[in-house]
Amino acid sequence: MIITRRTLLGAAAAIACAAAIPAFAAKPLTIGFSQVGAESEWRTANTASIKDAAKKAGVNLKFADAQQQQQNQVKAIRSFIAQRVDVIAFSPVVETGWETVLREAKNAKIPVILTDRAVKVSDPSLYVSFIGSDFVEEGRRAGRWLLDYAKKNGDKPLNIVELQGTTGAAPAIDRKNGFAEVIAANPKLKVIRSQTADFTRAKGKEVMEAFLKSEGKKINVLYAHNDDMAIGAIQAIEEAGLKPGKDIIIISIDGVKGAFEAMKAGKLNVTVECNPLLGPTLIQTAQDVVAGKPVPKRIVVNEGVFPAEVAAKELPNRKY
Ligand code: GZL
Repeated sequence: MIITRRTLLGAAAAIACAAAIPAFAAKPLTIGFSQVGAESEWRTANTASIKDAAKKAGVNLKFADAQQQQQNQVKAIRSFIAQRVDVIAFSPVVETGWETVLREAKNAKIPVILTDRAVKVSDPSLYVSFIGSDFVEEGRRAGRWLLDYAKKNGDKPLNIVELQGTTGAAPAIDRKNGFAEVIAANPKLKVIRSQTADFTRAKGKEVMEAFLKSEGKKINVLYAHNDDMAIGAIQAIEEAGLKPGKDIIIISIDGVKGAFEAMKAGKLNVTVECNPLLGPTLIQTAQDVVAGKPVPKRIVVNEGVFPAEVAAKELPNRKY
């Protein structure tokens, strides 16, 4: 092979160019995350899990707290689109009203991942994956515990009051339906009052006070869609001179530390776990999406049921 002057010059130029290009470090992934708010112990643990997982993975996380207002989430998603983030993720405060803004994200070619709660949209391609619990099953588990309790306690009629989560939120709709579906098997179990307390302790106390005022000693059972409302209701029950966990049986959902402490104190009878530690799965899914790997449309987290009998032993193992 004859090496001409021209060839040498060409090779020298190529080497010079290559040396001049700095080795670009891979640009860190940027995720825009819109969180529901900070309304409960569950939410606090969920936020911590997402921030911790992003930090560990070197992800640039843009985090927005919507204070439980849908318009704030829509605003945050629009701002993430304008900032051209790599992935948008959010926990939708309610199920409906997302078509327009999710279409804007799709038109901007920014993938969207749902965490925790689901959306109702006509076009499922508006999001790539939904990572979260099966809330209907959580409601069924609460109902099955009560069926079993009724059987073991003389199968007498039980009047139930229900503290619902945020109106229109997937966990509130699904936990109500799952519970009702299961307790229908025992006609002696009757929901006599059901009202939203927005997943917060303060509203849980307020609505339980109203239930106690109108129904008084007729109430045998409280079913709360989350532990925070149950803990608020426990205060109302005690202030009414009744014994929570004994005069009124209390069933709730989430499995936060506060619930285990209430069970240990004999004030709560069972909590159905709803795992908030979604951070690592979210980050991994976002990385896979950006890398062009296929991701499951639905990722369900595993969860258990914790009756008061196991609370003291289980409490030290709780991660949230
Ligand atoms: C459930 C989550 C709910 C929790 C509440 O996945 O959306 O919202 O049960 C929280 O504690 O407020």
